[in-house]
Amino acid sequence: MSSKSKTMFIFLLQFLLFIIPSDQYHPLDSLTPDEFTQVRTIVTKTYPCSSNIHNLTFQYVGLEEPTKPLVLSWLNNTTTTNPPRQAFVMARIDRETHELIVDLSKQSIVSDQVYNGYGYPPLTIEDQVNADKLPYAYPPFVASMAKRGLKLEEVICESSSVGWYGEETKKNDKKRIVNVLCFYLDGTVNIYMRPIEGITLTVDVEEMKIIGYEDRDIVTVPKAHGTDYRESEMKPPFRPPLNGITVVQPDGPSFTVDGRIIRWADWEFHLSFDARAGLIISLASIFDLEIQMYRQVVYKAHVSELFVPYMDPTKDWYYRTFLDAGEYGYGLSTLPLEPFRDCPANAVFMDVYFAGQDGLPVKMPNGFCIFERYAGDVMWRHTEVVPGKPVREVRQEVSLVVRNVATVGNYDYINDWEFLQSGTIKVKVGLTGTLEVKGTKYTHTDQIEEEVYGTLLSENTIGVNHDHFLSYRIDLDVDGDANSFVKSKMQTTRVTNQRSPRKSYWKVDSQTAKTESDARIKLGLETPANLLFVNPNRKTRLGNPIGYRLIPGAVVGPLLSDDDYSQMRAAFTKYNVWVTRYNQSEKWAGGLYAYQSHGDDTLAAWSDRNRSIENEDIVLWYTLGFHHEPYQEDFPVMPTLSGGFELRPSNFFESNPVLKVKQPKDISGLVAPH
Ligand SMILES: *[C@@H]1O[C@H](CO)[C@@H](O)[C@H](O)[C@H]1NC(C)=O
Ligand SMILES: *[C@@H]1O[C@H](CO)[C@@H](O)[C@H](O)[C@H]1NC(C)=O
Ligand SMILES: *[C@@H]1O[C@H](CO)[C@@H](O)[C@H](O)[C@H]1NC(C)=O
Ligand SMILES: *[C@@H]1O[C@H](CO)[C@@H](O)[C@H](O)[C@H]1NC(C)=O
Ligand SMILES: *[C@@H]1O[C@H](CO)[C@@H](O)[C@H](O)[C@H]1NC(C)=O
Ligand SMILES: [Cu+2]
Repeated sequence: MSSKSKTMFIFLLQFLLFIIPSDQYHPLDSLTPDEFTQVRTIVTKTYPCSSNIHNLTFQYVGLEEPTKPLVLSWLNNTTTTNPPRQAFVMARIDRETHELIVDLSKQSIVSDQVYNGYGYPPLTIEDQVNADKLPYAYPPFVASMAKRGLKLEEVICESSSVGWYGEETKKNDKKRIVNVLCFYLDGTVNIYMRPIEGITLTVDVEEMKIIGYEDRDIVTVPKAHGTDYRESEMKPPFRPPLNGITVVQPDGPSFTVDGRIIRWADWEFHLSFDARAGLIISLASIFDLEIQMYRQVVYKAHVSELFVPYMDPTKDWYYRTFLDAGEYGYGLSTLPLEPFRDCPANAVFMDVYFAGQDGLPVKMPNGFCIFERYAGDVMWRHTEVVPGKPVREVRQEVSLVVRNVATVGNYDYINDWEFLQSGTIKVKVGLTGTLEVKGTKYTHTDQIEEEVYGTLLSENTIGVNHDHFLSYRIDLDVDGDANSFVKSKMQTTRVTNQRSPRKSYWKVDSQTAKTESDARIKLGLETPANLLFVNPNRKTRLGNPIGYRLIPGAVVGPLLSDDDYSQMRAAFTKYNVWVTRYNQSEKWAGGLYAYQSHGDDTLAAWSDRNRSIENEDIVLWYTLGFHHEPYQEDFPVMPTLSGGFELRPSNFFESNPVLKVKQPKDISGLVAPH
């Protein structure tokens, strides 16, 4: 839904692309602008669209990743030639969905399949922008605005995905549609706080025509006053600013950027961008000081899907059950980061690229930032009173953060991948931006007699209850790709030994998951467990299996019933943790064709295959969530609410890996007193 600002960027930037020399790519590098252009040229040669012979739109273009064995052997042997560069394209051609694989070295389409299943590729920005323009020239809508006394030029519209609600349809003979929601500016820029309710306007995006219109009732549009969040528009009193604060690195950052490989402290990883996933971390490995070798931790990790269902089942709201990655593109929702504000003064920025609907490359400047974080935290410490020689050892926690922000309509998701020197990876998401609110006649809770499905946040403004789920696909390869998933369950045990005054203790019962059905976990207090990815073929000096464990964040599970259509489409939220057998094409937890999907190709369906996962190449899926009951503090723009999880070495190293970490170098004039 974030189309306006984005279109501006596209128009500004399409002319500013520079072409990167195309000799040596890392096999996992995102497609370059030049490669996007080549893909377009190759596809339009087969399906000429310029003369309107074919109606061709590029709904998704991204890297068709080389197979894992190819990448690994390339990594292992620098004399091996690069795997072929290929692109995966989801295109709509003459009302059909095509899956194309375009080989850039052969300069040809090497695979072209028409998809006949349920669902559609993600919307393009142009699908949305074009649909958003339609209401202004649609007489019934113009009349509806006049009837409400609203000025048409102050109305702003945004496309909303429609989901699927059990309509009996034949595969693919349904229309690809959006509902267009309209808002009112007139004295604010915070359009989401001024919804125009009571209208349903449905657009067939293939025909680019309004196919349904209903104006049921007039609901008060909330007032503009108090909704603006721009400093320039606010009136005193202001809070006085704090004193200046920043992280100073006079000698520059300690990390290096080599192509898209980042090296920092003992970490090395590859960074890439995808229109659907956004930020992708690949090939993360950590240098083991004791054995002087890099060791694999993560093959690939990224956000796979989101699910944001609103809890208002009424006519205008029931369909708002968004799958943001598969419907809008989590990467496509990336907007430029602002130096000194979105990222600290010591950050380095990276541009990212995606394909527009016409297949041409679009540059999103400053899509990523990378910076070292020092927030005053302690990495480890100890003080000891040894007679005659007091001991005090403290090490500062300095970490490396890779960040991007996805603004999916009203919400901003701040995605942080933080690498710690200790080998821990912290994955964090911060939710901010504005709520999606509903207009109402009520101005005080005392007046409310019916169910309003949310909180009265301001006069005539209901913040509707909703969830945010983010599902991460994490292909951990701990010291190699053959791994097992181990649940170390803590079990209360009665003491039977009469000589112990204790009645109980807990012990760890470790179970290795044999098949996918053993690896579906609803987190909670009932079965406390450490969840580990271990390499059963590698042991520490002392015989413990080498591993990494998942440390989940706050536990949130779905509250919708299993037979609710939106829950079926987002069945991946049913468990917080799933482990599946590696399959390169199983990437998107809500299915490849999430738009209007029927829920037949989700993580739940793959897990039902019940493949064997012991000592195999396996993938961790972790879903975190927020049940968001809005509060007045969320109005008119909400302070960041954060969640996340950690991946932490667990018998991976022989001992504390940061024992020999030295303090960062002194900065002249800022030497610590001794
Ligand atoms: C392309 O779309 C236009 C407008 O929707 C339509 O008039 C035309 O017939 C289409 N052409 C083909 C080849 O499908
Ligand atoms: C890397 O190469 C070495 C020998 O050259 C071989 O033993 C090892 O199995 C290879 N590893 C991979 C992942 O191909
Ligand atoms: C590395 O790859 C080259 C070219 O494919 C091959 O000739 C060579 O034997 C390989 N080396 C190893 C150690 O596998
Ligand atoms: C990989 O996943 C795809 C999509 O779920 C499926 O069609 C295919 O059969 C799977 N391949 C294997 C080897 O399981
Ligand atoms: C999965 O497979 C295992 C081992 O074959 C079996 O014990 C288990 O019942 C299966 N689970 C499901 C849900 O099919
Ligand atoms: Cu929310």
